[in-house]
Amino acid sequence: MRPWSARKLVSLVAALAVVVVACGGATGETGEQPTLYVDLSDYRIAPDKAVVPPGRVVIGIRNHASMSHDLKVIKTDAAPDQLPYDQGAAKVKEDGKVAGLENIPGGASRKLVVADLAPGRYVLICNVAGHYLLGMRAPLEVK
Ligand SMILES: [Cu+2]
Repeated sequence: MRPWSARKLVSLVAALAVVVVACGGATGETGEQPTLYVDLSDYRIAPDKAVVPPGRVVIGIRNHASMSHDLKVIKTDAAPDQLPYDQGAAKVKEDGKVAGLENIPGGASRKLVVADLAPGRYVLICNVAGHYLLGMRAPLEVK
């Protein structure tokens, strides 16, 4: 009898395929570790750092809520609660937006890569209608 039956080989290959898929899902597309983690909830944006160095910034976004939220990076010297606002749309006007992801589903994690983040002051917001005024804004400094 051969040490490896075809049947054993098939189940081994299947097991390896599962491991590869699991690893791909856990580390994301690039496998690059985030420089900054941002936690989203109803209705809060919580970065794990107040200051990040300029250059390539990988933001690991985790939406802990059950509803979808956005994460947008706005370059501005305005205070987080003083961004230009469109009352009719119930949204921030997004002047100075440098990066963002919309409609991150509840429970999902996403990676947002900003190729070259310039030094300065930023505000992280969710711009789903109404969410900014409910408190979804947080300052971030790049220096
Ligand atoms: Cu939101």
